[in-house]
Amino acid sequence: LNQKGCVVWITGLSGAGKSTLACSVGRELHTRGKLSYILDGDNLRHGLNKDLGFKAEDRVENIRRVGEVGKLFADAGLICIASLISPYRRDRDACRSMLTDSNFIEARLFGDASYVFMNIPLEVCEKRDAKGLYKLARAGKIKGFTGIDDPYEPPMNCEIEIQQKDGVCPTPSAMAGQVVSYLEEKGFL
Ligand code: GGZ
Repeated sequence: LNQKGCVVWITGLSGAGKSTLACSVGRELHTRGKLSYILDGDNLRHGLNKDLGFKAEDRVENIRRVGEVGKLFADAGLICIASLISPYRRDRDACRSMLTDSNFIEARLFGDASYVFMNIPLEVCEKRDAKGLYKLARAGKIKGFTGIDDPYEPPMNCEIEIQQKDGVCPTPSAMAGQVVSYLEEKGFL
């Protein structure tokens, strides 16, 4: 396997399109014959992280575990795509140093310095409300929902920022293109 591993960490609000982007990047990498693996917060909460809820300490542990697993995948030479709300800056930074401080220098998160920040406004995510969670959160039926009554701390200087242009969100393949170009530029593809 001639592939340098890394972790692409996608952060943003619920409904921003993190999982959609992750799938789109995964498909593009597959067509290029590159091994990748998606670690999706929502999916992992059914298995590896099923013991965790959404209290601050649980989110911290959720992100720590995914960071550790991402590191293993990257060490194995895969491009690992992690898509989690990961609302707290400190936890994202901890994941980054987990990788950069390791011996596996190739296995680097794109920092904070190095996140893909899905910068989609709360209003847009809330309007989509694909799972009706925002509605429940507004009604007080879900407590501690990110963006409503739990904080989201945006990255200070992420490598990749996905945002709306003239009020229009980019298509999944345009978003994936942004990530793939970055991977090419950094020698991962
Ligand atoms: C945020 C919540 C909550 C609360 C349930 N806050 O958009 P979704 O529905 O499909 O994905 C969200 C998912 C968030 O899991 P993560 O592991 O990415 O979160 S974190 O990184 O903060 O640990 C959302 C759903 O779970 N969900 N309750 N209170 N999102």
